[in-house]
Amino acid sequence: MTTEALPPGAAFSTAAHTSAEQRLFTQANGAGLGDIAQKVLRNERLTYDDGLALYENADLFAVGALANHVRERLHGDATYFNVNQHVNYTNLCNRLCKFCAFQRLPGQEGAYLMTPEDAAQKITEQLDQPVTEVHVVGGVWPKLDYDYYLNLLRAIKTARPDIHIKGFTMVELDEIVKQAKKPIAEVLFDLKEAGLDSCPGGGAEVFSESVRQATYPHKMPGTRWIETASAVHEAGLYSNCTMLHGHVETPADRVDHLIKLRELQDRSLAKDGGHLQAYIPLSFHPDNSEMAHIEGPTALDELREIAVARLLLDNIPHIKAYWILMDIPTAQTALSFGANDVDGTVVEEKIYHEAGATTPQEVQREELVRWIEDAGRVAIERNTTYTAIGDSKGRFVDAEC
Ligand code: V47
Repeated sequence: MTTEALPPGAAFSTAAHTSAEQRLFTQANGAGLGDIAQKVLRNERLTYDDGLALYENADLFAVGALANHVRERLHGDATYFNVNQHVNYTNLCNRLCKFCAFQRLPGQEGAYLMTPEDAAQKITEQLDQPVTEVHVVGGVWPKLDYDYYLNLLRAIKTARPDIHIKGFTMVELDEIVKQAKKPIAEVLFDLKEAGLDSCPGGGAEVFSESVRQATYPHKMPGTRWIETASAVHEAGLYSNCTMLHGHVETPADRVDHLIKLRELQDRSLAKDGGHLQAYIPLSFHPDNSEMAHIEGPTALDELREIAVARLLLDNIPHIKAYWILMDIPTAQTALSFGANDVDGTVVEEKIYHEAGATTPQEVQREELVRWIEDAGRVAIERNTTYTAIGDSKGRFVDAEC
């Protein structure tokens, strides 16, 4: 699929363009992306067909150059990271997603459930580190009652009162609402009172119903993920969003998913200023899952996901190259393909390491800074809601990212 081709020697036709823009246009036009390049340079919204063309175009470097232009227009060289830790409170899960290597049923080897006190202990162990965020997610386990989730949040906040809790995917929230037996707005009010500060982007997988039926039929449909995210935003909470790519989904499924996220953010922008902060493409890791026969995406596929997302998601400020799953050299390269964030120091990642990730389970702040600087970018430490809290030397700055 290509969009309308412009003649090979065509020049970018607006009065205000620089020679760098002209060169970018020439590169993109040579790759058959002249029409899309015109829109990118004029800051116009891309269409569904443009999205398909970007997925199907042979010249990944032309696609990446366009995305890098948008990245630099929005953020210059700035690349954000945070100092965070993960707490996966349980791997018990009854959704049985075929792609997942983390889930367990009771009695299976490695099955575990943390008490709120166990989770608080994980926080206490890191008190000597400058951690600003804890990413709290787990399996969906209906035997956990409403109080469990409230007590989990309270215990974490008691252990470290100034920590930001980014917790519970839309899938977990849906289960918590069932346990609470009350409307989601009331549940979100309670969770905020107990310490919830924002929500991560997981659990969206791919919104296509046929992909869901084939790979995670027991998990909520995409329509409910979107409704739940809207309720989260209406409650004043920020969240992230994701797409699990590189398994049975098609390019059309991916474009559809990205456009649904863009529409969700359009609605949030109209109501409350836009509560989707960052998009994270999640590359499928096949090991130890029921889909282990599928190879998963290559580094080049991962770079294209970053680039297409940067170009289509014109209303979501940040695109994250999650180093844990991309590996470090690919995440560094992604910083020139549209990404402007690498996530954080992490500490004790389980979901991707159960599925074959070979990256470390944590890094030191200084290493993250060095990776970013080696990639030619400027490292800026942020808090979860993208206020800059330090530059690469750890000096305090305080500005909206
Ligand atoms: O919800 C599970 C996915 C998600 C596999 O919001 C898998 O800042 C690939 O959402 N291969 C959890 N993907 C991770 C996640 C996340 C990570 C980092 C930052 C943020 C954020 C969110 O991982 C799950 C599921 O969609 N997943 N198993 C697998 N084998």
